[in-house]
Amino acid sequence: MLNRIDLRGGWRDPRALLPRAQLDVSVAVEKMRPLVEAVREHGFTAIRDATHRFDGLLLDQLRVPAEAIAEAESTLEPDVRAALLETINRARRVHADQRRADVTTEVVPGGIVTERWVPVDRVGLYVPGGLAMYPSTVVMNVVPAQTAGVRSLVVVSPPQPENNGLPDARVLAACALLGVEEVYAVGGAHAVAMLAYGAATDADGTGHCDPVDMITGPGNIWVTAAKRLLRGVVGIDAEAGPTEIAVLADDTADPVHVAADLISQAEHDPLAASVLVTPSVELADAVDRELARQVPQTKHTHRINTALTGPQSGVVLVDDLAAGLRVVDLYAAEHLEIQTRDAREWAMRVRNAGAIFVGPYAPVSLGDYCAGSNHVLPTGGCARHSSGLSVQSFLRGIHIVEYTEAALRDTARHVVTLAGVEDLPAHGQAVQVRFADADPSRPSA
Ligand code: HSO
Ligand code: ZN
Repeated sequence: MLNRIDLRGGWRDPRALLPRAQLDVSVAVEKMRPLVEAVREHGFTAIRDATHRFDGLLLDQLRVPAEAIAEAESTLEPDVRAALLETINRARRVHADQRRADVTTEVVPGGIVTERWVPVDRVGLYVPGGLAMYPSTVVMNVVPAQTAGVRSLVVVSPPQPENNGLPDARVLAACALLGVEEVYAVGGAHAVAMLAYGAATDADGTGHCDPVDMITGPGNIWVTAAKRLLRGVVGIDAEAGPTEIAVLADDTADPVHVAADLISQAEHDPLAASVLVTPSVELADAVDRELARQVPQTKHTHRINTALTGPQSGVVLVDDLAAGLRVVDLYAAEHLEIQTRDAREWAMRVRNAGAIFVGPYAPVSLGDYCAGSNHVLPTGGCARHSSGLSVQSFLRGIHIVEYTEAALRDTARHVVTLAGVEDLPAHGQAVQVRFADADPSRPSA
C-alpha cells in the first residue's frame, strides 16, 4: 500500500528520495493578493463579499455575540466538556513551566544587561473550520498566549451554515471555557487580512476589530498565503503545511499500532504525510497488511487512502536504526514516533522533529489532544530550525542596558576601535563626547 523507498546499502542524496508534499504557496499568494488588498481598502464590505463567495453566507455581523458563546458552552455535552477541561488543564500545567524569568547579567562592574520578557500585546488566533473542526486547536493556541500574559486575544473561525453562520459550536465552547470573549465568524485569507489591518465588523459600522500584533494558528493554503503576504505587517507564528507523522520502528513495534498511527494523521488531509522508517522488512510488510485491513474501516477512507498512497507518504527501508535516525533527522517530521527497543534513548538522540512520541503508549493522537504538549508544530522540514508553539512564541525579550559613567569610560576605547573598523566614526564620537577630557572642543558649562 505505501510507496517503498529502499535506502539499504546507503544512499547518496536522501533528501531527494524522501517523500514530501509539494505545496506551492506562491501561486496561492498571487491569487490572494487582491483579496488582502481589498480588505485593507474596504474593510467590512470586502470581508462580507469574500464570505459570500467562499462560504456561501451573507453576514451582516461578524462578531459572535457573547450570548452565542455562552450558549455554546452551556449546551456542551458533558463528556466533551470534561475532555476539553482536561486538555486545558494539562496544557496549562506544561505551559506554565515554560514561562521564562527575566535575567540580569552583570557584564562588567557597573555595566548590566537585563533581558525582560514582555508578552505580545494583541494576538489573533486562526481556528480552521474546513475539512474538520478544531476546538483542540483553540486550546493549543490560547493556553500559551494566556500563559505568556497576552493582554488581548481574538479568535477568528469560518462561519458554518449549519450553525446559523456562527463558527463551530465546539470551537465557541472552547473559547468560552478559556475565557476568550472576542470571536469573529470569518475564515480564509480575508480573516487573516482583517486581523492584520483591522476592520469594521458589521454593516452599520458599530463593531470594529482592532488590528493585532501577531497571528497564530494553522489554516489551509489560502490562509497560509495570506499569512505570507502579511508577515511584517504583523508577526506570524509559522506557515503550517499539511500534517506529517514519521515512525521510526524496529521489529518490536506492533504493526497494528503503527498502522493506526499512520492512518490517524492521514485522516487530516489528502496531502498529509505518513512515513515509516524501519530496518525491518517484516514490520514494513505487516504494517502494509494492517493498513489494507484498517483503512477500509475508517470513516474518511478516501482522504486517508489519498494521503497514504500519495508521493509524500511511504516506507523507508534502512540498514539499521542508526541509519533510520539519520533519515528521520533529515526528514525533520512534525511528529515523530519512536517504536523501538530502548525507545527513550533513541528519542534523546534525535536532532530534528517538532515533537517526539516515545514507545507504545504515546501515540501522536494523544499529543493532538491531551498529553499536555502543544500540537501546533513545525511542518515541511521546518523542525530543522523552528519549534512548536509555546509560551516563548508570545514573548519578546527586550534587553535593558545600564552602564555607569566609569563602566562606559572603561569600554569607550573598544567602541571607538570597532566604530573605526566599520568606518562609522560618529558611533565612537557618541561615546567620547560624554567625557569632556576626551573632547577638547566641548564647550565648558
Ligand atoms: N495533528 C494536528 C493537530 C490536531 N489533530 C488537531 C487533531 N486535532 C497537527 O498537529
Ligand atoms: Zn491530528
